Amino acid sequence: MTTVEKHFPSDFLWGTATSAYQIEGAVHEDGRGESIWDRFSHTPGKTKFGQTGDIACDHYHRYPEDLDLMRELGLASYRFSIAWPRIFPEGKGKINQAGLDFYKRIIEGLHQRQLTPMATLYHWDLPQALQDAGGWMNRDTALRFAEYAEAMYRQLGASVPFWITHNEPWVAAFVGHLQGRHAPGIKDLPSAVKASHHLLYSHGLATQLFRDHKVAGQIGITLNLTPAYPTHDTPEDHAAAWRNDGYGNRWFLDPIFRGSYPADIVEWFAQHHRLEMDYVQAGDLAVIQQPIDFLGINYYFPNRISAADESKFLALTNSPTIGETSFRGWEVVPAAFADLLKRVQRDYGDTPIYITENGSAFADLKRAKDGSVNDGDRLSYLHTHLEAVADAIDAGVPVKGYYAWSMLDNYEWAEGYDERFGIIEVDFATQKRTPKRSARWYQQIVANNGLPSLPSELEALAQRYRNCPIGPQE
Ligand code: JJW
Repeated sequence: MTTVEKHFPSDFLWGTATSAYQIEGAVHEDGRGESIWDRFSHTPGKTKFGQTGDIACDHYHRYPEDLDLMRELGLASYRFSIAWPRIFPEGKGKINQAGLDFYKRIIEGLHQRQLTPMATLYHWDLPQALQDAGGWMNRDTALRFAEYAEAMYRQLGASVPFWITHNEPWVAAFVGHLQGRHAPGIKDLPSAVKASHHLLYSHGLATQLFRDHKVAGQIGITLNLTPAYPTHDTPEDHAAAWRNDGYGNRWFLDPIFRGSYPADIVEWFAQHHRLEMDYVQAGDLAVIQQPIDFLGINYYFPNRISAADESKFLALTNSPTIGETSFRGWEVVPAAFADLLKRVQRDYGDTPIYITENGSAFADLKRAKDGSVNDGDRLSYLHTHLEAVADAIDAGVPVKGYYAWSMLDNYEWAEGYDERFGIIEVDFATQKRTPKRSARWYQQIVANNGLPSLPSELEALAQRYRNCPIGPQE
């Protein structure tokens, strides 16, 4: 008998998450068009070892096995994304039926296995044809997105209860158009800010259409939220942390929940970067502020911010750390996750929250006798972050579900296949799937609808995770 230490609400939704380009492969099959990630990943020097999503996990062909694995783990839901260029190879026009049929098979397969689908409409794979017309820097792309969303509601609305318009628009806008580390690989602040506005505007348009058509399910947006803590307890570091929060978090939360861009960041962009948002038209913010049924939150790590580093803000990929770190140097701080969830409710209200991604990459060197990956670090990350979710729920935050990122080891964008986020191992030479120890642990959590006590040999590591402070250091 396992002792369960923390229970979750009885209707809590447990799942895993993936995205199309990271797992599907089959990039030339059934009429799929080119996406900006095909173009970017095939451009020399853009991704680690020049790796691409051409084959990835071959999920396009192996999906029955993958859905069976989810069933075996006892999961209740699956978050996947629809590849826009499979539906509209040129971004608009006539539906490519063969591409649509793939998602119909996925959804049908989920229902057969009693799994609830959660579909993301845009997980970064813009049709290249639309990029050629300016991509997200062109307002017209928002209108094309709305048409694509409307087509998906019409085709799939009856069988998909949860819809997400965008995944991590901060990453799409700023990593894609300012840092240039993601497709389309542009490095220009005004372009990034413009892209962020059109992404948000397209979210609003797609949400309006969802209401207009009285689609049966729920719709929301997924933001990557990165809490920002001052390094030192000085007014300068507090101000810098607040600005970092404005750039990463409030830039999206404020328009969605309050109908305005944060004035301090508008001013900061304008003063320091000669930016004029003259493309924001009357009525745009009202469109963006459509009520949503839920907010999706992706949480991985916090930022530690000092005023001295402020010139590096815009390029920031990793901030200094105090505690344990994962594969890419991201600090493991479950207390920051609980703090974030409470803050979102405090500042933005009682909209239901789904954790649409949370997880960690580790080197996965240790193996058990049966050959499965003995990932005590990932297991402890998942466990202590679920403790944080339970803590937030106890404090009254309406968290309704949790999706581990990721179901499978997959193509981690510019980082390629080295960075393994899966709870299921993928051997990319053979495409063999093997649940890691963390997957078996997650299976137990789901079966219990609660957290059993950790294996004693992981207590010390988990305790270091739990003890990592969030406040400023002296
Ligand atoms: C950098 C934060 C903002 C992917 C980052 C924040 C800087 C002011 C993993 N999520 O592969 C990277 N991932 O496709 C989507 N999520 O900088 C899915 N978020 O401060 C996964 C977040 C991320 C990041 C990376």
